[in-house]
Amino acid sequence: MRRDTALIVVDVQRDFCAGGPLAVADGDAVVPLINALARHYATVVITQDWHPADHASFASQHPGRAAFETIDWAGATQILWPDHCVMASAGAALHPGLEIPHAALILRKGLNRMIDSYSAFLEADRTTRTGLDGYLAARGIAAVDLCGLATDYCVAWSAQDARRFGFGARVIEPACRAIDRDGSLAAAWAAMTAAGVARSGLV
Ligand code: VGL
Ligand code: ZN
Repeated sequence: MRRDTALIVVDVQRDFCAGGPLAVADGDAVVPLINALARHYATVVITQDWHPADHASFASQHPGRAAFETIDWAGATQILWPDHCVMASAGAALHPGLEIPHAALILRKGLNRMIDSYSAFLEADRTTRTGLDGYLAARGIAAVDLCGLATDYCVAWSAQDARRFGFGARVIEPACRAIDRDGSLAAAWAAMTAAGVARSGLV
């Protein structure tokens, strides 16, 4: 049982799995791997992407724009996504196959319509904190292992921010799947490696 390392299970939600509006290829495949992995960690945090129906990252909020186009948003490039993970909707629910009864914290992110939040630690304005760093520190956690969806967005941003807050960070690659559009997966790995994020097989 790992006690000083927490497992962060990122966004394993219906909308990112088969049939969902932002389905990640083979996304469902991570579920049994994560269920098995989670048994080795005393501290498990599950994250849930959780947006208001009019979230400004949704292409539907930008007349004339299509999903996966990019816009300039508050000085940063923002991808416009299909509507996904609308708070309390069926699609925002955790994958029904996820079995982690001992997960103590379910952390929701992306609630503010004007800020996207890929990371479990810091929203995309790079200023607003979710409080996860304090939660982990208070429990004596020194490092995090990450798994879930999607490798190149919410997993990658969470892993880099874990480093920013002084935690060790390791991405369990077989228990992740990526969106991987326009080279996003390679770019994410380059950024993660530069930030000191380790890349691991199943542990
Ligand atoms: C995610 C795009 C938009 C993710 C969330 O979980 O990786 N990607 N919202
Ligand atoms: Zn989202």
